[in-house]
Amino acid sequence: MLQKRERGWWKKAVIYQIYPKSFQDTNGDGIGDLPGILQHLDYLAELGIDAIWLCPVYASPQVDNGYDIADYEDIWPVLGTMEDMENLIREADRRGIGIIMDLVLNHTSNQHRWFQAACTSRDSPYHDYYVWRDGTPDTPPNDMMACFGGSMWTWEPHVQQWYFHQFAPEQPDLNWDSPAVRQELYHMIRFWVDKGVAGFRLDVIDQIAKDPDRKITGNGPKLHAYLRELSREAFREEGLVSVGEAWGADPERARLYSAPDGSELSMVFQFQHICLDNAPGGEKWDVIPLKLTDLKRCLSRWQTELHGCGWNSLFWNNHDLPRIVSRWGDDRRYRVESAKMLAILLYGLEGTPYLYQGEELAMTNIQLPIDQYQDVELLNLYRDRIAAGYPEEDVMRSIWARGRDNARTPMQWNAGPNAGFTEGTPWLPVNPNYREINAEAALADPNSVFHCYQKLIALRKRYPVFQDGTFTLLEPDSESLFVYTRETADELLLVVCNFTGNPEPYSLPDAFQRAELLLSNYTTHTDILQPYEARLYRKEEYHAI
Ligand code: TEU
Ligand code: CA
Repeated sequence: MLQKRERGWWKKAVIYQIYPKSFQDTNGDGIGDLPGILQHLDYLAELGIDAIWLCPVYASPQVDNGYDIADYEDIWPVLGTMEDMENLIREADRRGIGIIMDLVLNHTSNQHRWFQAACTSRDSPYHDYYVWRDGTPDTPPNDMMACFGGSMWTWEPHVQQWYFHQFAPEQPDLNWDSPAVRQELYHMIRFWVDKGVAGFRLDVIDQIAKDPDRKITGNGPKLHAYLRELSREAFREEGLVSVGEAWGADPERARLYSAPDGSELSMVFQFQHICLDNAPGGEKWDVIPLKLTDLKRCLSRWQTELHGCGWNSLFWNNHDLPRIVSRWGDDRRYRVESAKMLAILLYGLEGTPYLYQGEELAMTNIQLPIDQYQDVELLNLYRDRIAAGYPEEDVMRSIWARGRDNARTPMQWNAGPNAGFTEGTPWLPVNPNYREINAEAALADPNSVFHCYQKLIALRKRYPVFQDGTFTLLEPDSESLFVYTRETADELLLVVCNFTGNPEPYSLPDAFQRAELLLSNYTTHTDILQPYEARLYRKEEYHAI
């Protein structure tokens, strides 16, 4: 019998994200698989995480590594079988770890039987499952451009119509205005609830209420009505966690998404913080330096505006983002110190932390020649920007800084061949720094980034102030220090981070002179913070009886 989870369990939890293709291969085909995840459940239990967000494992032609689903209720055979999936749910549960499935409800694969049927005739009952517009093959309905490049419209000759796709042409958008589509999706979600999963991550969920005629993709007019229906019909059990990917979220919208009454979702992934080093008006490929006061202002707003009336997710990494130690830390001279600082900074905040595979090892970005990359998004960018005349070295610099394959290089388990990821040829090259950066070395080193995360996860479970404390930003104008407190009636936390590679003067506030130092990435502490030095203090508030 799988464990029953209470509503709100996720507020004390840390959720680990697995990209299955890159986690562990067990049959030598160079691609990670479900038995490979099973092999490392004890490693994850030792880290102390509470649930695994599993990127899509469903039947898929893999145009977008599984975010193009051909059958929501079948497993991509290269990853394993439905029995493997049921076994993973059971074995994870035995270790107190829930499985969170990744649901792609905005679109399917063009190989899905619904789309195949929809293309046979305009009279097919499945035709309305997708978004079609009449026209002629030479003129798309409008000039909307897809996230992976090219028009958001593709001509389908069998029915002489254009269909809408916000991503690749192989990912036709579902028509959420169709009640039949919504009921099919709710029924599918219940299939996974009945399998005993702990919840769901909802891919681009703020894009489902699209209105192409008004060129609306995100935050469409019916979005929250659809989310309330989804919650009522599919997320009936209070213990189910739901986290929506919402690139267009701001704190006001997030209060709706994560309303404490459970009317929509548990929380969302918002991306305002992680876009602060994108050039204004540019794309993510146009990198500018991060301004720390921008980050402090952004995270402070999210902390204060959701406190008591919503719930934050907390992350630096995922399978679409470059590795944070390379992005905002120093992955050469201060890799361990800066990775720990970023961890301490994030884990002192209010919300549910998401730990992306390899982040606990401070795995880094990689620089490959263009012909070794796999990701459809970056390959299309390369094609489009070279065609537009960008110098190749500029395009490669963008890809090395922001390409999604930075996060998808195989997990580095040990210093053996292919970092212990596969006995075959890895589908994407292993980062050559695996000899120094790997789980085996981290487990053996009490001062590793792994053990820093392990301690943070344990501290968040032990002290209520991590869950409930009110956030206050200190040193707001500093471009070097990120300092904040969390406070309840009984406890006070102080998080002090030197966000730079330079020594920075800092004197503890009087209130913390006798506080307990819970955790730091250095062993000696003075009034000068060392490069990337971070400290986590806690003080109990004594009340006069
Ligand atoms: O990502 C949504 C999305 O917009 C990002 O991929 C964005 O395009 C960019 O990559 C951010 O750096 C979700 C999934 O997380 C992603 O892996 C899928 O490719 C995409 O939706 C389509 O399902
Ligand atoms: Ca395999």
